[in-house]
Amino acid sequence: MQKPTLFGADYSVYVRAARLTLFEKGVDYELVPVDVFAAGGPPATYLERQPFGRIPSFEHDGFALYETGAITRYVDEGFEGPDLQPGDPRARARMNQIISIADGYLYSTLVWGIYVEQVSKPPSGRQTDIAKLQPALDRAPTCLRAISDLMANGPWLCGSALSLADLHVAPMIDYFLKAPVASDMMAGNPAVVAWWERMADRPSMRATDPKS
Ligand SMILES: N[C@@H](CCC(=O)N[C@@H](CS)C(=O)NCC(=O)O)C(=O)O
Repeated sequence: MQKPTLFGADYSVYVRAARLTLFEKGVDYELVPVDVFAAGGPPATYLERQPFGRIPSFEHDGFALYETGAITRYVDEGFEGPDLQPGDPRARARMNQIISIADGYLYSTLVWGIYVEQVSKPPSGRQTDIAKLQPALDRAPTCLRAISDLMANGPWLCGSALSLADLHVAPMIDYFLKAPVASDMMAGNPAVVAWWERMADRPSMRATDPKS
C-alpha cells in the first residue's frame, strides 16, 4: 500500500485534524505544502484537488479525497490501528454530532471570530473587526457549553476511547486558547478544561503543533 499524501499547511486547524488522525492511527504520510493564504491564493492546479480552494486534500493509491470529515473517516476505516470511531450507534452519532458542531459553529466562532480578530490580526497591523468579534464573543459560551453538555463521562469527548470528535475539536480549542478571553470562558466548563489538559498532553498534539 502506498503512503498517503496530505496537501495543506500546518497552521490549518483542518489539516491538523487530518494529521492528528494519521498520527493516532500510526499511518506514515507525506505532507505536501499548500498555502491557501498566500498572495494570489493557492496554486491554480490545487483547485483540481479541492475546487473550493480549502485545505486539506488527500490522496491514497490514486484515490483523491477532500473534506476533512471524509478524510479522517477514510483513514480510520482504511488503515490498521486503534479504532477512532465508536461501534455503538448512539456513541457514533454523538461523535458525528460533535464534529458537525465543530464545523458549523466552533470554527467560525472560536477560530475566525475570536482568534483571528483578537489575536492574529493586531500584530500584523490589521484592525480587529468588532462586527465579527462581538457576535463570536456572544456565541462562544454556547459553543463551549454544547461540547461540555454532550461529553460523555470522559476521559475523551465520546467516553473511554479517543475518537475523531477529539481530533476535530482540539485544533480549534488550541487557537481559541491563545485569546485573552478564553481562560475565563473555559473556566465555566471544567469538564472541557480537564479534557483539554489530557488532549494537549498527547504526543499527536505535540507532533502537529504548528509552532513545532
Ligand atoms: N469543509 C472543509 C473546510 C476546510 C477549511 O476551511 N480549511 C481552511 C484552513 S483551516 C481553509 O482552507 N481556508 C481557506 C479560505 O478560507 O480561503 C473541510 O472540512 O476540509
